Amino acid sequence: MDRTFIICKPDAVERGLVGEIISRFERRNLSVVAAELRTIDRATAEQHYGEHSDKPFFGELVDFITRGPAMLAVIEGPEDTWKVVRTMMGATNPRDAAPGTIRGDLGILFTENLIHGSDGPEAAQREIALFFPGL
Ligand code: IDP
Ligand code: MG
Repeated sequence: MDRTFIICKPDAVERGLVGEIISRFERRNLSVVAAELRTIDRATAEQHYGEHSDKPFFGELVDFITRGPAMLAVIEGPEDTWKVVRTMMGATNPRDAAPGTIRGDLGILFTENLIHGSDGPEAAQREIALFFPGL
């Protein structure tokens, strides 16, 4: 089996959309193999989003992702789980995200786009190790 990492971001928790998001993965026949409601600390957020550290939105992104509890989860499927999850998430900017996707059905703001998903197998491995070191 193949695993990837997701974050239902603080906007999803605040809006009560965690169940909706997780149930989409469950209906797709993917499994939740670990999950924790956690307020991400600043150092971990900066490490997680390190590739964006020189972008103009980095400060806003770290403020947002650390502002309250997020639902962190490891999702398992048969193969290419990261890719299936990314397809279900939709485009980064919810305004461009297709209907039927999480961001396209539930989001409208750019930074507050409800969900993070690893963007490849190496990222999945790195992010699972960062957020669930015991797994
Ligand atoms: P992804 O989440 O679809 O992989 P990334 O490009 O990795 O998108 O960006 C990480 C996160 O940073 C996005 O999910 C979004 O919350 C935020 N973000 C990305 N680009 C912008 C932008 O141009 N303005 C504001 N926020 C952005
Ligand atoms: Mg990304």
